[in-house]
Amino acid sequence: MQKPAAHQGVTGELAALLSQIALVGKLIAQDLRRAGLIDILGTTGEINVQGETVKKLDEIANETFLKVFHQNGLACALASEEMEKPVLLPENWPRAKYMLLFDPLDGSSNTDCNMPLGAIFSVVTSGHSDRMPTKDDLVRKGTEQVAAGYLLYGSSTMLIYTTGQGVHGFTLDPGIGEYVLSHEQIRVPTRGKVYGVNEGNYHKWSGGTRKYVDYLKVNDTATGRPYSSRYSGCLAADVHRILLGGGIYLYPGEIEKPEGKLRLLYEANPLAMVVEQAGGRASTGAMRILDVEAKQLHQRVPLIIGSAEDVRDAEEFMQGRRM
Ligand code: AFP
Repeated sequence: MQKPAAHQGVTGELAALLSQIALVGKLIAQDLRRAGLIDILGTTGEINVQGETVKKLDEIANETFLKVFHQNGLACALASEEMEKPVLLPENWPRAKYMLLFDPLDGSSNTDCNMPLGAIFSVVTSGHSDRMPTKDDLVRKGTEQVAAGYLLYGSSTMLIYTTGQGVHGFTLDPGIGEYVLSHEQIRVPTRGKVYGVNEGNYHKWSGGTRKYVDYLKVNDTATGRPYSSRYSGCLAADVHRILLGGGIYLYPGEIEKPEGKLRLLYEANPLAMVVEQAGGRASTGAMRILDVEAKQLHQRVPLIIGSAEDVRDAEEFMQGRRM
């Protein structure tokens, strides 16, 4: 893990923080491997701040992030998709200048059926050297992230991250219990042949979004259509497929819900940083994700992300510049 970090001027503290996220990945992956055997599937009976049913594994994954980062002293504030309010850690400040925002278990509807899961994270600096950060200091524009990435619990466990100088992927080798650099300097192809979207929402979308998705299905070998549809219900897994093979993922806004479903700070910003660093594009359909003004911790945003040319096509349809 030192190799790309050392190459790219990543400080020891940031490298340490990333390896602690890798540790979270090991701990959660260990639980997931035995999930059907140790009574950690199903729901807790609670509803989270997002209005969603809390799965037992959501809670376990959130607690794992909190425990690891409470003990390691590397962050002075933690914000999670699962918690209404952030956890501020004055005992770590000013020694720890980083703040961590995370979706501890992405795709949690996949828990009970042995489908892929993930975790998504974003790292920002506290921004003030003269005072402890407040809740509002966590609400930052995507361009201010110093690192971002995701853990993917699929057929292998992987950590993908960027510190703003390219994207690297590590695969957990269960034989030695260590991550090995398996994907150095990932580049997303400029165009792909795959689209991922929850098409059950088709009739809720704007005309532009519907026309774009219809366009992807037209049989036209000259432009490489029809595209194949791939959607797992786990954003990290769907974006990972596109990061490696190209294509487009959409969770668009809807007529009655223009802000869409995904969270800006825990999902859209970190994945936008990763995909842009790999040469791709991430947009709301109207503007670059990383330039969206962050106003609230749990703010939602439409997300169109993937190969640069595919995302540009989608923007043209959504903005009515193409019919
Ligand atoms: P959470 O499990 O963190 O709530 O994430 C699920 C998710 O935000 C994302 O991973 C999926 O792509 C998307 O929601 C799936 O949503 P639909 O069930 O509406 O397709």
